[in-house]
Amino acid sequence: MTMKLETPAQTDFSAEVSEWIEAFDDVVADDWQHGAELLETLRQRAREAGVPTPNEVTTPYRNTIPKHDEVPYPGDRTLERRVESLIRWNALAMVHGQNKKDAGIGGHISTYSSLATLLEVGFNHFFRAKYGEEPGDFIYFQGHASPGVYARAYLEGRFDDDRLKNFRHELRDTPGLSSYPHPWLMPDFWRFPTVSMGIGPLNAIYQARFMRYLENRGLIKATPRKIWAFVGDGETDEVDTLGAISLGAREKLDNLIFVVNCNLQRLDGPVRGNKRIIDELEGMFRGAGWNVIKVIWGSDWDALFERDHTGLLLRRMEECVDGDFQTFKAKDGAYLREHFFGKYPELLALVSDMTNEQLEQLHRGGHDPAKIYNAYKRAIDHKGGPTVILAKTVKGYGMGSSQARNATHNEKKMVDTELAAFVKRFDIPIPEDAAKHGTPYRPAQDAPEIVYMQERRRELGGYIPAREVPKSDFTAPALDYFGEWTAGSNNRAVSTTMGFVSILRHLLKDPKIGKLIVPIVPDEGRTFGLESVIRQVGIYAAEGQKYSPHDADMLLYYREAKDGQILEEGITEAGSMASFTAAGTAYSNYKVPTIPFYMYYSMFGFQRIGDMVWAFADARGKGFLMGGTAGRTTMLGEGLQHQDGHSHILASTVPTCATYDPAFVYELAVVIQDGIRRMYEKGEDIFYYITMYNEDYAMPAMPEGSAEGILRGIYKLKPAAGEAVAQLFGSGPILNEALRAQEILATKYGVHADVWSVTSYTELRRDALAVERWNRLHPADKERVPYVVSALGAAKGPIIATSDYMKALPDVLAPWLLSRLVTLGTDGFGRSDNREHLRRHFEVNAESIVGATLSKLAREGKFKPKAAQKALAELGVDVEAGDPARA
Ligand SMILES: Cc1ncc(C[n+]2csc(CCOP(=O)(O)OP(=O)(O)O)c2C)c(N)n1
Ligand SMILES: [Mg+2]
Repeated sequence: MTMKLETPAQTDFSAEVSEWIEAFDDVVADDWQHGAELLETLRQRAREAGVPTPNEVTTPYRNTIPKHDEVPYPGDRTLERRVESLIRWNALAMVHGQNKKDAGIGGHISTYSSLATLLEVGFNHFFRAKYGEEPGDFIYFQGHASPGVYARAYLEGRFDDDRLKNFRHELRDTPGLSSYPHPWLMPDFWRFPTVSMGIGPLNAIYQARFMRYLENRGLIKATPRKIWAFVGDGETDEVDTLGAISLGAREKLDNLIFVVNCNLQRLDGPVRGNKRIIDELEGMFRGAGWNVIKVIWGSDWDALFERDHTGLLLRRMEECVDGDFQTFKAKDGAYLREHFFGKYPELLALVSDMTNEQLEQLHRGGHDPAKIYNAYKRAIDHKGGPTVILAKTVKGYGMGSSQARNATHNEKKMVDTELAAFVKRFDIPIPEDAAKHGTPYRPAQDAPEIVYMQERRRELGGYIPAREVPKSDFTAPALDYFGEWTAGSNNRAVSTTMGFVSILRHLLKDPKIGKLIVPIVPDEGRTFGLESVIRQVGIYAAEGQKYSPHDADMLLYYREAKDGQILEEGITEAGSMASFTAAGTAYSNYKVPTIPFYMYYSMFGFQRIGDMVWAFADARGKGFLMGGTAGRTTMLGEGLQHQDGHSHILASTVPTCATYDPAFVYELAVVIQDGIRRMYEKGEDIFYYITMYNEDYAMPAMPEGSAEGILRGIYKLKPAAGEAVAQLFGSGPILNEALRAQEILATKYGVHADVWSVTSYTELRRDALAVERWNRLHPADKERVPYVVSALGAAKGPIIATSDYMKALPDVLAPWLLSRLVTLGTDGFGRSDNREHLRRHFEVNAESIVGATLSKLAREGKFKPKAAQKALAELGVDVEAGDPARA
């Protein structure tokens, strides 16, 4: 039951309209939802009658929740204000103190100063740390607001002074707090890396969807858990932020709440100086089907609205653009009176009894706990879809002369007088001198405000943020579990992709770990031959399959199911990576060790969504990235934009990413087996990037004793028939070219060479670097030997290393192989053609390997130079062809 509106917004209605309005008011006063239904029915009726109905994408520039619909604030406003002031001070002190001590160390205060109340209402009343034994709400914090989150944890007694004082000084005896949310650096605290703009909101959407997936598949209990994402208004310019919002509505994610901190500013200046960002976002979210709640004005404006019978107040607001609103907050009350209210005599009269100070104090909605509380409450009660709260705030709120200034984002230091003023304004009991130095202040744990905040958190199940990793009793399948794949293909020509799909099917059927496997694919399932998997485990569809698929009578029909296991994401590598992130961190977030396998075009992996992969690593994500149709010459036909010759190089930049380029299915099986063991049984915080190819050839059986070499990066696959004078390295399908070269060298030129399979240049390099470092730091000890050097042992002669990747990949071993190393690779843009032509063009075919071997031997005086030159001609190598690296 809500109150009946007292005054119609406009008074000049005709008698007929007034009657309608009155009838409507009666309905709304009884039940506002009934009012909404009535309106919807009326619209429907109008459409039937051919009457055009207005499309309401944006609503008037005022709060969505009218005052008469608000519930009273349940908290102790005085104590909460006190807590918030203390947090504000400590956040400021932390950043300011560090910069005073260590100029240039940086940090941000103006973001938090705008966000403080939005967070505090959440911390005091909404953010649950637990639902019984189940994990609580997940909060994606605006990365730049981390000082405020730390300052609260400090008041809660979770950090001591030293850690706070060492903010941004992580390499000290007492390591300080990390600049932003980094689970890698603070694994007990942060869960979600958010500071690269756009990644947080995108991941939050897919997190909410993954939570439903786990529920619908019976892997976790359904709880009222919410995913809250705090997003900057400037951050919404990132395509990642808004690019997936339609998924939220489509999947009815009422477990998802976005709070956009509309402080109207970003780093350089206004987000939309000439427009209103709130209107723009309202239209986008509403259009995408979200529940939109605007929190624009604070309670102190309500009285003005009530007294304004002209409608001019709203009109004046709608005349202003964000640039104006920013200026009003950067200037003082007199300015507001003259330039905002002053435009209309009626408005000037409206505020004639208010002082300039009072005008200056008129709050925006995002600084008013009562307005925020009501918005949050509506959001958590909302059913059937996600909610976005557009909260209007002031950047640099309370920061004296830097408030709402364009440069406020980069404000690290306030001048001494401002610090003293801040302490005075917020009543922080520290001496002026301590204030100037940014001294933190924490009342005793029995101070009423601390008791209150602790009590609130106890009530809500504990502290947030916090990250936990439960003890695991996971047992990985042993290698013989993969016997079918280590045995070889019995001369049948298959690809490593096909091999992978059959391994995946086997894993999915496993009674113990099958349910934990999460296959993810961005509309490339057929490319990878996943049809049988689709039939086997189904595609996840929150609402099941409401239609009868046209291929229902076929064995491998397109099966969607509520408990489907495959995440078929459609054409979104970013969305798929977000799903991979949710699944790859579920071992901690949901205490369910799901094992994601994300299969995609390798070209559209690291180079397209590399920043998300970096965040995944930061989040200690686990799982398998499966780069399909890999290799610049193995993936034929598709040409320049598809042919990947560098993803392994990009993958090597991520410290926790183990990368492999297997040639044979048994190598793949060994890597996957060990990967599951290391990540889920041993608990290592690593993940895998494995390339798979679409070239068919017979898969040999796994050679005895090769497992260690496969995992460490190299093993001898096929020794020379005679005494070897050269060594051929090959990876992926190019290994077959090395084998063919071995044959040609022996039969045509009497040159014997060993062939090695290099499964990972990156792993070999990491090992060699670690060994070298140890040697450097222990000059008095016996030198250790890198694995690649000991694996090669006494193998003689030049090393011709060939891969379907850029030469830079094998070159990473140059420091240890020195002048022996000759690399052949696929530098340059791809082309459309068949493999034969592509490999000839890029000089990675067997003939080029033979030529390179003879050429190198000739330079070393071990083969006649003229004979080498002749051989090149015989082999069909065009020695005057343009360099493919520049073609
Ligand atoms: C991908 C990315 N680009 C640029 C930045 C640098 N950056 C940090 S904060 C910021 C402005 C943020 O503005 P907004 O999202 O409005 O947040 P506010 O601080 O105003 O709350 C920028 C550009 C970043 N962190 N991530
Ligand atoms: Mg902003």
